Formats: sequence, structure tokens, C-alpha cells
Amino acid sequence: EAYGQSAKEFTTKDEFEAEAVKHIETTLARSLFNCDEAAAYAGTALAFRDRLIIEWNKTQQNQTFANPKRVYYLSLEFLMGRALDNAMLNVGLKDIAKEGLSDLGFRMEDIVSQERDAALGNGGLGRLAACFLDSMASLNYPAWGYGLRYKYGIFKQEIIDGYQVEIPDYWLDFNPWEFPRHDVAVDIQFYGNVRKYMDESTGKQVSVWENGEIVTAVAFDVPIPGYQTATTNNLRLWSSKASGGEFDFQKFNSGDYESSVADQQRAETISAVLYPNDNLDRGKELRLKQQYFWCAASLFDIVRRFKKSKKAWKEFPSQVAIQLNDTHPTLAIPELQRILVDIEGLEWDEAWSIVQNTFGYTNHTVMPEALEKWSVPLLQYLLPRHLQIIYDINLNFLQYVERTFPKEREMLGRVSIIEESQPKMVRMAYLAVIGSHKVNGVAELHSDLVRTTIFKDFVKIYGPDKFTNVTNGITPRRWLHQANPRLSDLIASKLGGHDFLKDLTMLNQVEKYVDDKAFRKEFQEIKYANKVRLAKYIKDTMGVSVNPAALFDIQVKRIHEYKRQQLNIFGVIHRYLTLKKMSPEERKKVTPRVSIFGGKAAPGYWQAKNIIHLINAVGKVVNADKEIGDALKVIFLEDYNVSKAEIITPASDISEHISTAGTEASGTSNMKFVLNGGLIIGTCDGANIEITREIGEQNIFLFGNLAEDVEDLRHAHFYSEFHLDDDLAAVFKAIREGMFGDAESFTALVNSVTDHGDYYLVSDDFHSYVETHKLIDEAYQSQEEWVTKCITAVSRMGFFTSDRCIDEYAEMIWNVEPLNPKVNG
Ligand code: 26Y
Repeated sequence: EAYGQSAKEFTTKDEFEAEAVKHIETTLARSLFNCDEAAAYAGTALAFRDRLIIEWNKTQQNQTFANPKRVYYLSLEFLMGRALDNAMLNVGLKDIAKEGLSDLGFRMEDIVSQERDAALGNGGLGRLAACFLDSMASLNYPAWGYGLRYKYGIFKQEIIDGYQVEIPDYWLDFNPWEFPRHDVAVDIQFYGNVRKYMDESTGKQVSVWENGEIVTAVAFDVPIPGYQTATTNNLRLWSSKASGGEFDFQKFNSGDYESSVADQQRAETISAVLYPNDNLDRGKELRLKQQYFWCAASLFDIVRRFKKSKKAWKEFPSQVAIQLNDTHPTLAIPELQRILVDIEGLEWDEAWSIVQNTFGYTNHTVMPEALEKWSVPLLQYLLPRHLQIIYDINLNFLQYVERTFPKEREMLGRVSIIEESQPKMVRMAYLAVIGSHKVNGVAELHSDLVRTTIFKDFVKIYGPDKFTNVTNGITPRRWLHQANPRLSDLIASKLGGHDFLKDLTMLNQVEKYVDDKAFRKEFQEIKYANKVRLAKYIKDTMGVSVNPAALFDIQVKRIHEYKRQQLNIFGVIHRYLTLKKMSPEERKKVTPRVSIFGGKAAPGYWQAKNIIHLINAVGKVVNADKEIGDALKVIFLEDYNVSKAEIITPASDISEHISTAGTEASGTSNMKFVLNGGLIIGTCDGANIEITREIGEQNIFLFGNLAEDVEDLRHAHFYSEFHLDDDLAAVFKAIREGMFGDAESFTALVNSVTDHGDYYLVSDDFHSYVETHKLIDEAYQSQEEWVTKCITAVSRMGFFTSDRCIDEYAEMIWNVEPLNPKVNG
């Protein structure tokens, strides 16, 4: 009610203008005479927000009335990006808004880019959650997202003198897309002790967790509109505040003002900041507090909603499916068991079967350093009752294993939830497996590795059916239609409209036009225009001119040794050395390249920061080398995020997905790049393998060793004599001799390959990588064949929509059905 009272459903340009102007003049209290782009954005956003609220209320009413089984997607990360463009497209009134804004003297792109990204995530896992919300709404699933309302999202990255500098991302000063629900508040307990007593009337032992510290969770709701459907789902984000209002009044009145403010700040710290680690576990107490705070608030909300229906507890799993996005929400498992046993008085076994049938767990990595473990002493201190429950879960489980496999006692230590280390640790992935009815990986190879490596024993214990695969997908609304409207419209012109955005398999009809001259020309022109747009962005932000006719070679993702940006930059240096040896005539014949990098390093990940530094140092030398000119440019784009990805993705000729085989669970940007008419160079890893199967191996550049050989190769680095590839040796020599400045700062990076076992197999894959780039140069020279590959690949990408993915989850894991968004009010 804070923002104007009427919620008129505008349908024409004039009505839109009237609504936007009304918001500018009244909600923002600004005169139209000094309406700048920020105000025009706010007015437009508020006008569209009104539209969403109407659909949102209807959807929630409809769901309450029909009371179907609902899906709850628990994720510590939702990497949403901007909301306005998405809202306009989903409501279907973007063109009207564009004309209206133009009347007011504004260009749509300028207005849309006023919005700050909602960057409540690190990378792939967080963006996947955002794509899933879009698909669940678009397919009319009754679904909720639950997350944390971080005051600070992922940090902003600046590059200063070639080094990453982190700037806090305070993003909430104007956020029209959230609605505080001060009436939806849940008190969450930490610390304290457990008192046990015998209930005389029932003869049962009862546990009471008491004397803890209370923090209040307040809900903030974000509407999630589906594409061309009335369904508008809800993303509920919890914000922490001190319980009992602003201050502890007792302390305040007794004169202890400072400590009452300190308590308040301590409570608010819980939802203050997103942890910026991606695929690396650090085990910090505050992070555990975040996890419990969010799990407990979400479960309270879910249980409260269930209880309103007055159904029997055994119906819970028929009404509620909860999906755990990695192990981050695993505490929801002992929390639900605690609610059912300690608070609702169910028997342990009955409660446990409800818990198991409710949860599904998605694993996103098999790398040991990313698997969460929490120390037993920390859990004992912070969540004493949960630790007891975890021990009881473990006891029952181990007794079952012992009964079932009496001859395999050595298995017990391996599968125990408790690792017998010093201190003891709780293995969250094992708890998640044991507490769920389905466990899935995110691409076929990854799901195979899940079954054969980290959870091998559990496959034996539970049988193979508990483990499954759901290959990741991306929403074509944001990643094709919104990021690349011209390509979307070209496809629509051949397919009789934009229906393919709701059924991406229709893309296969595009293949008919692969030899159509006009289609090919238009396709090429669109790619070129997208490259011109990126070139302009590079010029505007970095002052470097790049030739849009050059081959754009892009690697944008979090900086991580396993993703091997170091392999890429070593390859670039090799290219530079090769160019330097050529005569000017020879150099003219080479396919000109722009190597583009982007991505954030976790602030404490020193080696990743060295990689960023090397890329920038190489760029500085190469870009200033007059002899080289357009033949090679090296760009590090600052602060890669979702909205920048929307500009970068459509502009690639080649993108790099070159992780050490077996380390990248799926990858999702690989899908985005191919869908936008770029080809990829990649290893046989993650979803690259399925992309190859779909688009054909003549349309992808694969290289490098296979996952099955990685273990032996690593072994060989330690036990056989090591001889470095000549080309890579020359690259290292150039670095050591200071060709890119301060050689010493790159020593560790070089030594990780030469002296420390080359864990990521850079040297093993280097030759094959360089040779494959030569093939790419050649292939790009014959543009006709290149375009054929690109168009063919696009037409075969239908499988990788997140709509397919969500339907698979719904059918195999959640057992939920879409709810017709019939309008009842
Ligand atoms: C333990 C904690 C610090 C942690 C935080 C974030 C651990 C992992 C992560 C993030 C993981 C992540 O983003 N994984 C990626 O998930 C994508 C979606 O499934 C995959 O495509 C990608 O291969 C995988 O690395």
C-alpha cells in the first residue's frame, strides 16, 4: 500500500504512460521536468509491478483454494539478474512500454540498464535456481523458492593495476521487486541446551531445546512471473532482525544502550552477506548460522501452510516436495525430524519416513574440497538438539547397514555421517543422501561419477534407483529472447511465431533453413551486430578497440583452477609468441582473434587471483604491441554478472568450456553460447558431452584427456619422469623472463604445473588444446561452413531448455503436476 493505491491493468501505450507518470509524480514525488533515466526506470518498474501483483495475488489465491502438492526449492543462492525486462516480456507489453518511453524521450535499453542486478549468488548453481523459478512459473507448477535476503550480494569486481579488488554490493536502496511481509515473521533459536524428561501421561521421553538465543526471520516476497501465463509464483527471502523489535527494551532502559544495539547488529549479520566462495567449503560459523536460520524459517512456513489444510501428517509427502539445491540446506532434514518428533509428537519412525519421502537432493560437484562438512563441536554448540538427531539418524542407518551387509563391517566407517577425524565432522552430503528419496546429478557424466565415486557405497545400500540424472537446462526466455531478440525474431519468422520459447524442441524446424541464403545472411548479420555491440562495450569500458570481424573467443565464468582459465591464457601467450615469429605477410593470413575473459575469483582464493593478474598483464603487453595489431587482442571484462552475460553471450564465435575432465558437473553457459549461435571448444566434461551428442561432433571442437584417465595421469606426474611440452615450456620461459612484467608474481602459477604435480592436467592437455585452436582458425576462414555449423547447432539445442529439466524433476522426483491458473477473482 506504500506505492499508490490503484492497480489498473494498462494495455495501451497511453495507459502505460499514464501509469508510469503517475508513479513518477506521486510514488517518487518527482516532477516530470526533472525526470531522469533513474526516475523513468522507477516509473516503468512500478507500473509493471502493479501488473504482476494482480497476477500474483490471483495465483496465490488459486493455489490456496486448490491446495495441490507444492514444490519448495531451497537454495542459498538465486542469481536473478534484472527483473524489469523479464517482467515486460512475460507480461507481453514490452513493445507498448518501448513506445511509451520513447514518447517521454527515453530509449528502452537505457532505462532497462538502470536496474541493478539482483546478484544473490556466485555462479552456476545460483543461476540454475533462477532459471528453474522461471520454468516452474512458465509451466504453471505450484512452486515456491526459499532463500536468504542478503543485504550484500556477490561483490563487485574492479580491476586495478591488473589485480582484482572487491567492492561491497549494497543493492537494496531501491528495489521495487520485493514486498516486506512484516506479518510473516518466525523466531529462530540458536545455542541453548536440551532438557530431556519422561512425559508421565504418554510414558514417552521428550526433548526440549531451550535457553537459546532468538533471532527473528522476516519474509520478503518477490513475484516470479511465468512467460505468457497468468501464473506468478513466489520467491520468499528471509531477512534477519533482532527478536522483540528494534531494541531489547530492558537493556535499553537499564542504560545498556550499546549492548542493545550490538545485539541488534549481531542478529542482522546473519542475512548481511552472501559468502563469495564457489565450489570451495570454508566451514565458517556464520555460514552455518545462515543455513539453519533459512532452513528453520522455511520449514516453519511450509509446515504452517500444510497444517492449515488439516490433513493427517502421513499426507505431508503427498502435499510437499522439498528440493535441496546442493547440501547447503541439508539442516532442513534434522529440522523437519525435530518438528515432527519434538513438537508434533510423532513416533521417530513415522516421522523419519515422512522426512525421507519429502526431500530430494541435487548434487552439483564431486570435488572433495567443495563437499560440506561441519565440525561436531560447532554443531554441538550452535544446534545441540540437531546434533542429537543427526547421531540418532546415523545410528539407525548404520544398524540397518550392519544388518544388511553383515560381512562388510569396514563399510560402516566409510558411510557413517560422522567422520572420525580430529575434530569429528558431519558429512552433509551423506546426511542429504540418507534423508532424501532421490539424489540427482546435473549431467550424465556427472551423475555417473556421483554413483561410482562419492556415493558408491550408498548405491549398494539403497539400490541404483535412488540415484538419477537430470541434465541441467537454461531458460530460453532470458537467454535467447531477451539477450538476443533479433535471433529470436528471426527464428520466430520461420516457425510462425514465438511458440518455440515455450517448446524449445520446435527449434529442430530451423534446420530446414540451413541452406536458405537469406536466412544464413540474416543469421550472420545478427551475430555481427552482437559483436559490434560487445566491441562498443569494450571500447566504452576499457578504451580498447577490437575488430568485430575478428574471431571472438570468450571464456566467462568464475575463476577456478579446475575451469582452467590458466590453460586458456597459456594458449594465448603461445599464440602471441607464434605471431611474433612471423613475417608481417604471414601474420596477415592468420585469423584475427579477440580473446575475452571475465569472472570473479573468491576473495581468499590466491591462485585464482594470480590467474586474473596474468590475464591482465598479458593483455597490457599484447594490446599495446603495434606489430600485432588486430591479429590478437586480450580483454579481461570487469565484474562479470548476469546482465553482462546477456551482452556477452550473443557475441561469441567460440566459447571455452575447458575444465579438467570429470570436474565440471555440468556447466550451463556452454548451453547459452550454442543457443546463441556460437560454437564451443571444450573437454569431454559435464554437459559438453550431451551437447555433442545433440548437435553432432562435427559442430563442436572437443579436445583433451578423458575423465577415466585423469587418475592415472595425476599419478604419473608424481611417479614418472616429467617432460614438458616444448610449446608450453616456451610459454613458461617467456613468463619467467618477464615478458609480462613482474615475473615473480606468476611463479606460483607456473610452478603449480611444473613442480606441484599439475593437478589440473594443464600440461597433459596443452598440445591438444593448441592443435584444436588451429582447427578453429582454419574452420573460421571458410565462413560458409562455419555458419552451417552454427545454424545446425542452434536447431539441435531444444533439449537444453530448463522447461524439460523441470518437467523431469516434477515427474521423477517431486510427483507434482501443473495447476491451471484459472482466474477466480
Ligand atoms: C560449500 C560452499 C562454499 C559452496 C558454495 C557454492 C559450494 C559450491 C557452490 C557452488 C557450486 C556451483 O555453482 N556449482 C555449479 O553448479 C552448476 C549448476 O548445476 C553446474 O553447471 C556447474 O558445473 C557447477 O560447478
